Amino acid sequence: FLSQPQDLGIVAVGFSGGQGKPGVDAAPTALIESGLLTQLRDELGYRLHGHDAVHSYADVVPPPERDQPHRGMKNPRAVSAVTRRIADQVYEHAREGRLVLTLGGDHSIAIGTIAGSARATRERLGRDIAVIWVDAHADINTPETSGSGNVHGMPVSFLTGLAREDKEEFFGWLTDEHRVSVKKLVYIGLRDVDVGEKRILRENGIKAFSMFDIDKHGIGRVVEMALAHIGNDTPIHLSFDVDALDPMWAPSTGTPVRGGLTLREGDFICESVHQTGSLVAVDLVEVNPRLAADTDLGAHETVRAGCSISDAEAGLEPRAPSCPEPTLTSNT
Ligand code: B3U
Ligand code: MN
Ligand code: MN
Repeated sequence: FLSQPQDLGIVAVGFSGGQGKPGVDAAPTALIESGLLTQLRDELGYRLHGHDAVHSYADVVPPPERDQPHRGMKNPRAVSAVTRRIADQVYEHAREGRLVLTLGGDHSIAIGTIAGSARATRERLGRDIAVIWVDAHADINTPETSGSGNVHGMPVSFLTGLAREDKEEFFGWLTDEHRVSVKKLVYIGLRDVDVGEKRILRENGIKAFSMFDIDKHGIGRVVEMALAHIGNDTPIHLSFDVDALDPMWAPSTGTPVRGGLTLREGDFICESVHQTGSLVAVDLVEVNPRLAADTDLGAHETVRAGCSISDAEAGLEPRAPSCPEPTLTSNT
């Protein structure tokens, strides 16, 4: 139902308020400076839209002293206002049939990206999106189960409606058209899940492939099972947290967890999802070029890994067709 889009909508988000470590707001510039967008344009032939600005949303972010915690959430007004704006930006691109690539920023921004692509896809195709969440973490805490108060650990609970708020300034702007079903959500790469989150996953029957599953079945089989769970022909939003990768490949991220995906496994996930032809939007988040910058090529390697992931998602690697071309018997 979707032809491979030749138009790519870019949303570059310089925002870090969903967690406490500065620097993740510098990721879009670092990724762009290392040639990510020119590669997508020159080697893959995408027409780019919205690539000329990195957004800081300074006009909607309140000063810190006027953004006291609410239900334990830190910077709740800022994160709510920024994600609301991102939802509109992603919606505008997706409504035009563009593949949307959002460069974060911390993972709280997925509240906006997924809200925007869910709404646009309903409007444009009359379909519900599925979400593939690639991450070391489940990011499904409610404000009440969260130990940290960081909203980047909560986006999935707001997007699925497990967490709700009436007040507009605290994500009350989210409505059913923005939400996704827990049945259309699948995780890959988990290895650091809070006790409260494990309960949420279990009680809601959410499909999750941990590193254990990847060791057991191999990445090929895991991606196959993940796609089977979603169902053929379902529009897919891929949200990729760079901390899903092992710190060996991506050390420059706020909460690295050992025992993660190899770069090839990360690329493979993106290539496979691209190959379905059903990809509508991608997030690449939690690259923090200020962290591990002192180690041997730490930030450089992480930015390179981010570029590799984006290329894979956009279909850079040439691939042999998965089934033989039909032989043409000429009888005319
Ligand atoms: N689950 C913890 C830790 C965490 C979530 N996401 C990241 N870290 N990157 C939390 O704060 O909710
Ligand atoms: Mn995350
Ligand atoms: Mn994570």
